[in-house]
Amino acid sequence: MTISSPLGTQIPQAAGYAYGQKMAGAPAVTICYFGEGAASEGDFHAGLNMAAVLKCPTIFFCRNNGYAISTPSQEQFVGDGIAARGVGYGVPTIRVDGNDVLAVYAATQTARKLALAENTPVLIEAMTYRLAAHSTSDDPSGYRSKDEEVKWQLKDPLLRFARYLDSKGWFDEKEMDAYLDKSREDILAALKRAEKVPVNPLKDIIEDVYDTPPWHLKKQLSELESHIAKYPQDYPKTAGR
Ligand SMILES: Cc1ncc(C[n+]2csc(CCOP(=O)(O)OP(=O)(O)O)c2C)c(N)n1
Repeated sequence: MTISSPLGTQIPQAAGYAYGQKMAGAPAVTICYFGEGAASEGDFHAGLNMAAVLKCPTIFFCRNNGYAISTPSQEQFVGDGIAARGVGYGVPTIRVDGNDVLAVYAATQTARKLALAENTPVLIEAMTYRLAAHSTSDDPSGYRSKDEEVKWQLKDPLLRFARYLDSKGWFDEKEMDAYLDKSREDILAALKRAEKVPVNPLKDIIEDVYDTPPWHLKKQLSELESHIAKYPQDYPKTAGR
Protein backbone atom coordinates (compact mmCIF):
# COMPACT_ATOMS: atom_id res chain seq x y z
CA MET A 1 0.00 0.00 0.00
CA THR A 2 1.08 3.59 -0.32
CA ILE A 3 2.81 5.19 2.63
CA SER A 4 1.35 8.52 3.65
CA SER A 5 2.14 11.06 6.30
CA PRO A 6 -1.36 11.67 7.76
CA LEU A 7 -1.85 9.37 10.72
CA GLY A 8 -4.24 6.45 10.49
CA THR A 9 -5.04 6.40 6.77
CA GLN A 10 -3.70 2.85 6.51
CA ILE A 11 -6.35 1.55 8.92
CA PRO A 12 -9.50 1.80 6.71
CA GLN A 13 -7.30 0.99 3.70
CA ALA A 14 -6.31 -2.29 5.36
CA ALA A 15 -9.97 -3.12 6.06
CA GLY A 16 -10.84 -2.40 2.43
CA TYR A 17 -7.89 -4.35 1.09
CA ALA A 18 -8.82 -7.40 3.17
CA TYR A 19 -12.44 -7.08 2.05
CA GLY A 20 -11.30 -7.06 -1.59
CA GLN A 21 -9.16 -10.14 -1.07
CA LYS A 22 -12.00 -11.95 0.67
CA MET A 23 -14.35 -11.14 -2.21
CA ALA A 24 -11.72 -12.43 -4.66
CA GLY A 25 -11.53 -15.67 -2.68
CA ALA A 26 -7.85 -15.26 -1.78
CA PRO A 27 -6.82 -17.10 1.39
CA ALA A 28 -5.04 -13.97 2.61
CA VAL A 29 -4.90 -11.74 5.65
CA THR A 30 -3.98 -8.06 5.65
CA ILE A 31 -1.98 -6.57 8.51
CA CYS A 32 -1.49 -2.91 9.27
CA TYR A 33 0.61 -1.24 11.95
CA PHE A 34 0.04 2.02 13.80
CA GLY A 35 0.73 3.73 17.10
CA GLU A 36 -1.67 4.44 19.97
CA GLY A 37 -1.60 8.09 18.86
CA ALA A 38 -2.89 7.14 15.40
CA ALA A 39 -5.70 5.25 17.16
CA SER A 40 -7.11 8.66 18.16
CA GLU A 41 -7.91 9.38 14.52
CA GLY A 42 -11.42 8.87 13.18
CA ASP A 43 -9.93 6.50 10.61
CA PHE A 44 -9.16 4.00 13.40
CA HIS A 45 -12.83 3.80 14.40
CA ALA A 46 -14.12 3.72 10.81
CA GLY A 47 -11.59 1.05 9.85
CA LEU A 48 -12.26 -1.23 12.81
CA ASN A 49 -16.02 -1.00 12.55
CA MET A 50 -15.99 -1.54 8.79
CA ALA A 51 -13.76 -4.60 9.18
CA ALA A 52 -15.97 -5.99 11.96
CA VAL A 53 -19.26 -5.51 10.10
CA LEU A 54 -17.96 -6.69 6.72
CA LYS A 55 -15.95 -9.52 8.32
CA CYS A 56 -12.64 -8.56 6.76
CA PRO A 57 -9.63 -10.73 7.65
CA THR A 58 -7.47 -7.86 8.87
CA ILE A 59 -4.96 -7.71 11.71
CA PHE A 60 -4.85 -4.26 13.26
CA PHE A 61 -1.52 -4.14 15.05
CA CYS A 62 -1.28 -1.24 17.49
CA ARG A 63 2.11 -0.50 18.95
CA ASN A 64 1.28 1.26 22.21
CA ASN A 65 4.63 2.81 23.06
CA GLY A 66 3.27 5.31 25.56
CA TYR A 67 3.88 8.48 23.58
CA ALA A 68 2.53 10.31 20.54
CA ILE A 69 5.63 12.46 19.98
CA SER A 70 5.61 14.36 23.31
CA THR A 71 2.08 13.49 24.44
CA PRO A 72 2.00 10.66 27.00
CA SER A 73 -0.83 8.17 26.66
CA GLN A 74 -2.47 9.43 29.93
CA GLU A 75 -3.07 12.70 28.11
CA GLN A 76 -4.39 10.96 24.99
CA PHE A 77 -7.16 8.80 26.51
CA VAL A 78 -8.65 7.77 29.84
CA GLY A 79 -9.88 4.28 28.86
CA ASP A 80 -7.85 1.09 29.26
CA GLY A 81 -5.54 1.50 26.30
CA ILE A 82 -6.53 0.56 22.78
CA ALA A 83 -7.53 -3.08 23.44
CA ALA A 84 -10.84 -2.09 25.05
CA ARG A 85 -11.85 -0.35 21.84
CA GLY A 86 -11.50 -3.62 19.89
CA VAL A 87 -13.86 -5.30 22.35
CA GLY A 88 -16.25 -2.37 21.88
CA TYR A 89 -16.37 -3.02 18.15
CA GLY A 90 -16.85 -6.77 18.62
CA VAL A 91 -13.34 -7.49 17.32
CA PRO A 92 -11.35 -10.36 18.89
CA THR A 93 -8.51 -8.63 20.71
CA ILE A 94 -5.12 -9.67 22.05
CA ARG A 95 -3.01 -7.56 24.38
CA VAL A 96 0.59 -8.67 24.39
CA ASP A 97 3.89 -7.68 25.99
CA GLY A 98 5.35 -5.79 23.03
CA ASN A 99 8.89 -6.15 24.38
CA ASP A 100 8.71 -9.94 24.27
CA VAL A 101 9.68 -10.94 20.73
CA LEU A 102 8.36 -14.49 20.99
CA ALA A 103 5.07 -13.40 22.55
CA VAL A 104 4.52 -10.88 19.73
CA TYR A 105 5.28 -13.59 17.17
CA ALA A 106 2.85 -16.01 18.83
CA ALA A 107 0.13 -13.34 19.11
CA THR A 108 0.47 -12.45 15.44
CA GLN A 109 0.37 -16.10 14.37
CA THR A 110 -2.73 -16.71 16.47
CA ALA A 111 -4.39 -13.61 15.06
CA ARG A 112 -3.59 -14.70 11.51
CA LYS A 113 -5.05 -18.18 12.03
CA LEU A 114 -8.21 -16.75 13.56
CA ALA A 115 -8.62 -14.09 10.86
CA LEU A 116 -8.32 -16.68 8.12
CA ALA A 117 -10.45 -19.38 9.74
CA GLU A 118 -13.30 -17.08 10.73
CA ASN A 119 -13.04 -14.14 8.33
CA THR A 120 -12.72 -11.79 11.23
CA PRO A 121 -10.57 -8.79 12.03
CA VAL A 122 -8.29 -9.09 15.07
CA LEU A 123 -6.83 -6.24 17.08
CA ILE A 124 -3.44 -6.68 18.72
CA GLU A 125 -2.23 -4.13 21.27
CA ALA A 126 1.49 -4.54 21.89
CA MET A 127 2.47 -2.77 25.13
CA THR A 128 5.90 -1.21 24.76
CA TYR A 129 7.88 1.99 25.22
CA ARG A 130 9.49 4.35 22.77
CA LEU A 131 13.06 4.48 24.07
CA ALA A 132 14.42 6.83 21.41
CA ALA A 133 13.22 10.26 20.36
CA HIS A 134 10.17 10.37 18.07
CA SER A 135 12.27 11.89 15.27
CA THR A 136 15.52 13.77 14.81
CA SER A 137 13.73 17.03 15.66
CA ASP A 138 12.34 15.67 18.95
CA ASP A 139 14.09 16.01 22.34
CA PRO A 140 12.42 13.76 24.96
CA SER A 141 14.32 15.44 27.84
CA GLY A 142 11.73 18.22 27.58
CA TYR A 143 8.80 16.01 28.60
CA ARG A 144 10.01 12.91 30.47
CA SER A 145 12.60 11.93 33.06
CA LYS A 146 15.82 10.04 32.56
CA ASP A 147 14.71 7.69 35.38
CA GLU A 148 11.66 6.69 33.38
CA GLU A 149 13.79 5.92 30.32
CA VAL A 150 16.33 3.91 32.34
CA LYS A 151 13.56 1.72 33.76
CA TRP A 152 12.48 0.82 30.25
CA GLN A 153 16.02 0.39 28.93
CA LEU A 154 16.24 -2.70 31.15
CA LYS A 155 13.26 -4.14 29.28
CA ASP A 156 14.69 -3.38 25.84
CA PRO A 157 13.28 -6.18 23.62
CA LEU A 158 16.60 -6.81 21.84
CA LEU A 159 18.56 -7.10 25.08
CA ARG A 160 15.85 -9.26 26.54
CA PHE A 161 15.91 -11.61 23.57
CA ALA A 162 19.71 -11.71 23.68
CA ARG A 163 19.51 -12.68 27.38
CA TYR A 164 17.01 -15.40 26.50
CA LEU A 165 19.28 -16.79 23.76
CA ASP A 166 22.21 -16.59 26.17
CA SER A 167 20.28 -18.56 28.80
CA LYS A 168 19.85 -21.30 26.20
CA GLY A 169 23.53 -21.21 25.30
CA TRP A 170 22.70 -19.95 21.79
CA PHE A 171 24.23 -16.48 22.03
CA ASP A 172 27.70 -15.67 20.75
CA GLU A 173 28.77 -12.09 21.44
CA LYS A 174 31.47 -12.06 18.74
CA GLU A 175 29.05 -13.35 16.14
CA MET A 176 26.55 -10.70 17.24
CA ASP A 177 29.14 -7.88 16.98
CA ALA A 178 30.22 -9.07 13.53
CA TYR A 179 26.57 -9.19 12.46
CA LEU A 180 25.95 -5.64 13.73
CA ASP A 181 29.07 -4.32 11.95
CA LYS A 182 28.03 -6.00 8.71
CA SER A 183 24.47 -4.68 9.03
CA ARG A 184 25.76 -1.15 9.62
CA GLU A 185 27.95 -1.39 6.48
CA ASP A 186 25.07 -2.81 4.41
CA ILE A 187 22.74 -0.03 5.53
CA LEU A 188 25.27 2.71 4.74
CA ALA A 189 25.90 1.18 1.31
CA ALA A 190 22.14 0.98 0.65
CA LEU A 191 21.77 4.60 1.75
CA LYS A 192 24.49 5.70 -0.66
CA ARG A 193 22.82 3.79 -3.49
CA ALA A 194 19.42 5.26 -2.64
CA GLU A 195 20.79 8.80 -2.56
CA LYS A 196 21.89 8.46 -6.18
CA VAL A 197 18.45 7.44 -7.43
CA PRO A 198 17.08 10.19 -9.70
CA VAL A 199 13.94 11.90 -8.45
CA ASN A 200 10.67 11.07 -10.19
CA PRO A 201 9.58 13.16 -13.17
CA LEU A 202 7.85 16.33 -12.01
CA LYS A 203 4.60 15.45 -13.82
CA ASP A 204 4.16 12.49 -11.44
CA ILE A 205 2.87 15.04 -8.94
CA ILE A 206 -0.40 15.39 -10.85
CA GLU A 207 -0.69 12.00 -12.54
CA ASP A 208 -1.92 8.67 -11.13
CA VAL A 209 -4.94 10.20 -9.44
CA TYR A 210 -7.23 11.31 -12.26
CA ASP A 211 -7.62 9.56 -15.63
CA THR A 212 -7.09 12.98 -17.21
CA PRO A 213 -5.48 15.58 -14.93
CA PRO A 214 -7.88 18.53 -14.47
CA TRP A 215 -7.01 22.00 -15.78
CA HIS A 216 -6.14 23.54 -12.41
CA LEU A 217 -3.52 20.86 -11.67
CA LYS A 218 -2.04 21.27 -15.17
CA LYS A 219 -1.85 25.01 -14.53
CA GLN A 220 -0.07 24.46 -11.20
CA LEU A 221 2.37 22.05 -12.84
CA SER A 222 3.22 24.54 -15.56
CA GLU A 223 3.77 27.25 -12.90
CA LEU A 224 6.05 24.87 -11.02
CA GLU A 225 7.98 24.06 -14.21
CA SER A 226 8.54 27.78 -14.87
CA HIS A 227 9.70 28.26 -11.27
CA ILE A 228 12.18 25.40 -11.53
CA ALA A 229 13.47 26.66 -14.88
CA LYS A 230 14.23 29.95 -13.09
CA TYR A 231 15.54 28.42 -9.83
CA PRO A 232 16.90 24.96 -10.72
CA GLN A 233 18.61 24.68 -7.33
CA ASP A 234 15.11 24.41 -5.73
CA TYR A 235 14.53 21.06 -7.40
CA PRO A 236 16.81 18.16 -6.46
CA LYS A 237 18.13 15.87 -9.20
CA THR A 238 18.53 12.81 -6.98
CA ALA A 239 16.96 11.50 -3.78
CA GLY A 240 20.11 12.65 -1.96
CA ARG A 241 19.67 16.16 -3.52
C1 LIG B 1 -3.59 13.48 10.90
C2 LIG B 1 -2.25 13.80 11.52
N1 LIG B 1 -2.21 14.55 12.65
C3 LIG B 1 -1.01 14.84 13.20
C4 LIG B 1 0.16 14.40 12.63
C5 LIG B 1 1.51 14.76 13.26
N2 LIG B 1 2.08 13.59 13.91
C6 LIG B 1 3.03 12.86 13.31
S1 LIG B 1 3.50 11.55 14.22
C7 LIG B 1 2.44 11.96 15.47
C8 LIG B 1 2.33 11.09 16.71
C9 LIG B 1 1.88 9.73 16.40
O1 LIG B 1 1.80 8.95 17.55
P1 LIG B 1 1.74 7.39 17.48
O2 LIG B 1 0.68 6.96 16.53
O3 LIG B 1 1.62 6.90 18.87
O4 LIG B 1 3.11 6.98 16.79
P2 LIG B 1 4.59 6.99 17.43
O5 LIG B 1 4.69 8.15 18.35
O6 LIG B 1 4.73 5.69 18.10
O7 LIG B 1 5.45 7.11 16.19
C10 LIG B 1 1.73 13.11 15.17
C11 LIG B 1 0.73 13.75 16.05
C12 LIG B 1 0.06 13.64 11.43
N3 LIG B 1 1.13 13.14 10.82
N4 LIG B 1 -1.15 13.34 10.91
